[in-house]
This record gives sequence, C-alpha cells and structure tokens, in this order.
Amino acid sequence: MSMSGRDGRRPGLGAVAGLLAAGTALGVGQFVAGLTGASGSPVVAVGELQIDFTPPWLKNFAISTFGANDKLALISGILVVLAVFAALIGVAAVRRMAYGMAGLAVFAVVGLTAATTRPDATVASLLPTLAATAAAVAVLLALIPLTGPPPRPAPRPVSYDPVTEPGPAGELPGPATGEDIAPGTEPGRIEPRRRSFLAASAATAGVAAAGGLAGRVLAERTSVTKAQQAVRLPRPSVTTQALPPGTDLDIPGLAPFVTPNASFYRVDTTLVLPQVDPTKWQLRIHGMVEKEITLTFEDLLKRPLIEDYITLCCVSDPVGGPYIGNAKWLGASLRDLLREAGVRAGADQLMCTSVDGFTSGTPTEIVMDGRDALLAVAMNGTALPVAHGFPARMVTPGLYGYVSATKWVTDINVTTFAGNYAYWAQRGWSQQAPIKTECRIDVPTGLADLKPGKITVAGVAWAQHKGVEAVEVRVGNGAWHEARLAAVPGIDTWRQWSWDWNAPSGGHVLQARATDKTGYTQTATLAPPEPNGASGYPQVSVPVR
Ligand SMILES: Nc1nc2c(c(=O)[nH]1)N[C@H]1C(S)=C(S)[C@@H](COP(=O)(O)O)O[C@H]1N2
Ligand SMILES: [Mo]
Repeated sequence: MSMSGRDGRRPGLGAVAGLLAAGTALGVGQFVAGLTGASGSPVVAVGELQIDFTPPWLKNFAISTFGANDKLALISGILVVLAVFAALIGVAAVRRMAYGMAGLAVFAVVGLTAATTRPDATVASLLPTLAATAAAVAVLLALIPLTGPPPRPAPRPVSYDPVTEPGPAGELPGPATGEDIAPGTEPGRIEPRRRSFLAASAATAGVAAAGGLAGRVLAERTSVTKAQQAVRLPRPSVTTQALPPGTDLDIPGLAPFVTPNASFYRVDTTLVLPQVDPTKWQLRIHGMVEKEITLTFEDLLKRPLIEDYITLCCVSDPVGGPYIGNAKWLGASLRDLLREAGVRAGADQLMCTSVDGFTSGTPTEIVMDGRDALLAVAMNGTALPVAHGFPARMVTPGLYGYVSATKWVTDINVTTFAGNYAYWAQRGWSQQAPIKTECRIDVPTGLADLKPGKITVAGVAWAQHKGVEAVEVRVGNGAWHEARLAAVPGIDTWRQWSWDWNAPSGGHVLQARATDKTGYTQTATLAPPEPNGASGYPQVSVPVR
C-alpha cells in the first residue's frame, strides 16, 4: 500500500513526525522540569489536574480496577491520548503546516493551564511546557518538509540548450545526481528524502530520550531520600503501647500485625512524590487560635514524642479490600500543640494542608479527646518514607485517612466545618468520616485447593479507637461461630482472628462479621465506599473436594 497521497504527500510520515515531535516535547519537558522542579512537567501537571477533576465514581473505579497501579494507568492513558493527537497533528501538518502549529498550540494551552493551576505552581512551572512546545515546533518544522514530494526526476535528453533556453514546463533542473530518482523507478532503493527523514527522525528520537534521561537525573538531585535516611530519631518519651506477645497468630496468608513500610498501601493524589527538605519544612498552626505557632522539623523532634500502633484505613477500601495497614508511629501530640496555640470556641475543624495542596478536614474534638492524634515523624522505626509523608504527617486513630492523615503537612488552619470543605469533601465525600467496624477474610482464598477436614479461616478485624470485641464466622446461612482473637496493644489497631472449620466437601460460602467494644456489630448492608466507607460482610467462596 502506498503511503503517498494524490499529491505525493505522505500522511504516514506526517504521523511519524507528529509522534516524534510529541516524544521530543516530553523529553525536553522532562529535562526542563528536572531543572525547575518536577511539578511543572507537562504530563505530570496534566495528570494531577486530571486527578483533581476525576469524579469520585471514576476515582473509585480506578482504584478498584487498577489498584496500586492507578497512577501508572493514568499516565499510560494520558500518553496514549497524547500519541493519538500527536499523530493527527503530524498528518494535519503535512496538509498545511499552520494546521499542525494550531494543534501544538492547543497542547501548549492544556499543558500551561494544568501547570499553572497546580497548588504549588510558580512562574517556573510554565517553563517545561513552553520548552516542550518550542521543541515540538522545531521538530515539525524540520521533519514535515521531508515528508513532501521528492524533486521530480532530472530532465532526460537535453533537447535544448540549457544555457539559452528555459527548461521544459519551466521546471528547475534538479542536480543530476543518480540518487534523484522518483520512488518506484528503482525498487529496493530508499529515496534520499526518505533517507533524510529517517536520519532526522533518529536524531529527534535521540534528543527526546536524552532529554528525558537527563531530566530524571536532574530530578533526583532534589530528592530528599538522603535527608530522610539521615534523620536521627529521638527516643520516645511515651511508649504508650508496648507490643504484647501473641499479636500474630502466624497463619500463612494472614496479614501480619505490623505492615512493613514497603508493603504499606499508598493512596494520594500526587504523581510525583513531594520532596520536602526537612531543614526547610515548617508547620504553621493558625486561624481560630489565641496564638499562631510555627514549628520547624528540629522543633518537632525536640517535643515529647509518643509511640503508638495505629491502623490506617482508606475510605476507598472495598469490603475485603487491601487499603488498610498497621504501623508503629512516632510523633508529637497534636492535642498538646493545639493547646499551646489555644483553640477558640466554635472551631470544630482543622483544615490541614499538604505541600502539594491536598487538604483534609479533621474534627477538632476528636484530636482533643485524648486519643493519640499525632504529628508523626516515623513509621515502624524509620523516619517517614517519602511516599508516606516525609518529613511529617498526621495520623488520627479512628478516622479514614482522607479526613485525618495529611501527608507532607505544612499548614493547619483552625476553622469550622460550615462553609469549609477539604479536598474530598469538595468532591462529594462526607466531611465526617469515622472508620466503620469491619473485618476481612484473608485465608482461605477462593483459589486454595482445599480438602475436607480441618481448615483454618483467618483474617483481620478493625474498629479503630473502639476496639474489636468479637469476630464471628459462618458457613452459608448456618450459625455464627465465635473466632479466636489475637492479642492487641490497644484499641487503635486491627486485630487478627481465626476459626477452625471442620469442612465437609462441597462448595461453601464463608462470611465474617466483627463486633466492637461499644457493642455494635458490623452491618450486613452493602454500601459502596462513597460517600463515607464501604460496609457489608466480607465473603469468600471455597470449593472443598
Ligand atoms: N498530601 C496528601 N495526604 C494524604 C492524601 C493525599 O492525597 N495527599 N491521601 C489521604 C488518604 S485518602 C489516605 S487513605 C492516607 C493514606 O496514607 P498512606 O498513603 O501513607 O497509606 O493518606 C491521606 N493523606
Ligand atoms: Mo483514603
């Protein structure tokens, strides 16, 4: 199939040129973003903007469909859309360069809008997109002419005097090198235009890749991993909850009582992790207070630090889902800080803002009621991992993360719930979000090869800051059987449970339900995560044979 149009133009090559222009734009954009700070990178900015505008149902779909890969899926999606449009722009530019330029202008506007509307945007955030656009313009200007029709074949017999007569049909005689032969006249030979197109394309791809790589290296320059590793953690002054023996039932497949940092779930709206230099970090507490407080990281480490096991849970966790984890946190009492600031009457909400603009609205009353609401600096014995909020984050037992666990927190505005909506509350989720009493069945999974006889059914249950009192299991619609409970250090963590089942052969459905220490038993009523957390009995279908 010929790629040439009627007029000898080649839309196929145009598409290639468009893709190369986009690739170069990305590489150059990444490079400049590396110089100016990663948040201005056009793809990242567009991605983050997209996250902010994602309706809750779609966010939920993304989390449940792609799980921890939702960010990768988003970036891939943006890249695919970008590639399709880039190819179309290239094809359009072959028809007329102005069309291609107009297409690039649309891209530039999208990129610039995204970059400037990020909460951490500065004038420098414009630079990656501007440079990327300039690169794309240059690539189109260089490559598109090479997709055009080749020079006509050199005039054949010289039937006129080239010195005194004009050429036939006023044509300019091309240089009569043997290479200037129209396509198809000599099969197997690459016409020179094609050859220069290929060469220019290869060079362009090289620039794109080099720019991208250099951008990554530059971005790592500003990484705070070294600073994170260098933090020397003070000893806790309150070791409220030493871990009692027997918190782990040691059942294969059952979530361990303490979730290692590396496998701890991560949920946030950022695509590039905020790199917060601890020597520059500050937390400002202001608003409805008697006295504003500004705290440095050094100040924070000098405060009495509390160590506690607290189970964090995401409101997006579906019944039986993975967005829950338990860690040993170390942090300063948020209540003590607020007492020093002096909270004014009526200030029922703490609007907590992260460096990346995310906000959570935490009830003042909960933070002040004596539970270990922490301004945390460490997780499982190490300084906070960057992905989990280095250098400081909030952890509040009993509340879903989106209203209580701001990572990279730098600002606490003491305010009211009335008229002030935090990030997810603006998107339709509840302002009040206590964690629901729930449980999960970890083993057996529906995939296990089970024989009749003794089968251990086990999982975790949680009712943060209430405490788990009981877990029951049933087979089909049979009677509820009380499970054995593991030890726990307090009421703020999840609790392992197990039940030995004498299983007959056949297909069975297992269900479980938890009861907390207030006497409340988790509801069988199915609810989706939005607007304030999923509910229903977890269940697993197991074939026994
Ligand atoms: N800055 C910031 N903090 C954030 C979020 C976020 O998107 N940005 N997400 C919150 C949500 S929804 C949850 S469930 C917890 C998850 O904390 P983790 O990623 O450390 O597990 O962080 C909370 N803190
Ligand atoms: Mo969450």
